[in-house]
Amino acid sequence: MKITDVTIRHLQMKLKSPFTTSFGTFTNKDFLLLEAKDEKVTIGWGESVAFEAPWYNEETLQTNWHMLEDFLIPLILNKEITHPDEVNEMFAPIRKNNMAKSAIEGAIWDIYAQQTNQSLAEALGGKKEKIEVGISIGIQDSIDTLVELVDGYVKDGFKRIKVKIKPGWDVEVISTLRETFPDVAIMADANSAYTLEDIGLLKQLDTFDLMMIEQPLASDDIIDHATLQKEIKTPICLDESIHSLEDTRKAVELGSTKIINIKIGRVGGLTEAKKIHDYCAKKDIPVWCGGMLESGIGRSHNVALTTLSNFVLPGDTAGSNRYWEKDIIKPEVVSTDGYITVPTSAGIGYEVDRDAIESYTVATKHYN
Ligand code: OSB
Ligand code: MG
Repeated sequence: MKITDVTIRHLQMKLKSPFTTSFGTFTNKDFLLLEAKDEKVTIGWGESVAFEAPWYNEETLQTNWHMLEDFLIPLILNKEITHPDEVNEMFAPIRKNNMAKSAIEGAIWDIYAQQTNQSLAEALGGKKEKIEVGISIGIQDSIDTLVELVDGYVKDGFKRIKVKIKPGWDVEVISTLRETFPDVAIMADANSAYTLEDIGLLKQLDTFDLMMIEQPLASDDIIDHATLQKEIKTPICLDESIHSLEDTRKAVELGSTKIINIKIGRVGGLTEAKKIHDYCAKKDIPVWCGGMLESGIGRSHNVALTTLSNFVLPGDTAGSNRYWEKDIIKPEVVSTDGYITVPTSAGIGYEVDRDAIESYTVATKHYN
């Protein structure tokens, strides 16, 4: 294939309810949506998961736009691409900026899947017909509100409950949840809110039988996490610290992590995500697919990736209606009893709702 046209759109979608992590609150989701067209006029879609501000990592919507416009799109436009794995190599001269790379690589995977008449899941080598999903719940105003929310999600059938924690919203919260829901799979995500000075507090969490604790320490650390893992029983799962297969190898060799949260955007695309998955499978490290409050486009890529065999733990890919009044794909992603049925039609497997996209678009630019 040859990509002849790319359109970047900035979309703004209002979240149904605000989402609070240890680094801030989201009420709106602003993100870039990429539409790529090849010489046979097959259209592929990709989503950048970079947020408006550099809280989660150093990338932003605007830095992604700059990287795409000035570096990444010129590297692939009108070049012969026989397999999307080649894009990873074509982008190798550009350091990091993984979310920008992933947005366009995802669109190319979508085109490739359509042209080879496979679902994106099949094109990646995934076999599952349905995937298990959990839910990620932000920091709330009170523990009572959280308990009520968890109760609802448990009744909805979600396969595990993830709660965000931060200093002051941790031991009491987790202890109450464990008491109220003795048999539910619970995990905590700190988004880097602690340091090794908090080892005593983190050890207290060991008594609540958590599935794992996600990224307790600094977002760029793999050394202190190894020290912490020696001190606590709860498995550590790295999120922010992992940007590549190499990062994964080093963290696993150091003993910094027992589980990996794979986010396609954070690692620079589906090809790298698959490499990390394959490495972890060999090392008996279970993986799961993280979420970045994606629209239906990014969500469909997450669903496809999760069909790979070592995605053995429920991910954060809940249905569209957990986030949006109206998503930008038809049908929307639906989770029933904690499962999402994987679409089987060619490409991402969902139809794109152009009217919905139009209604959320605040800026557009074409490249050819
Ligand atoms: O750390 O996994 C995270 C949302 C925004 C930024 C970082 C994270 C999250 C989530 C929500 O946990 C996952 C989702 O529901 O998409
Ligand atoms: Mg996380």
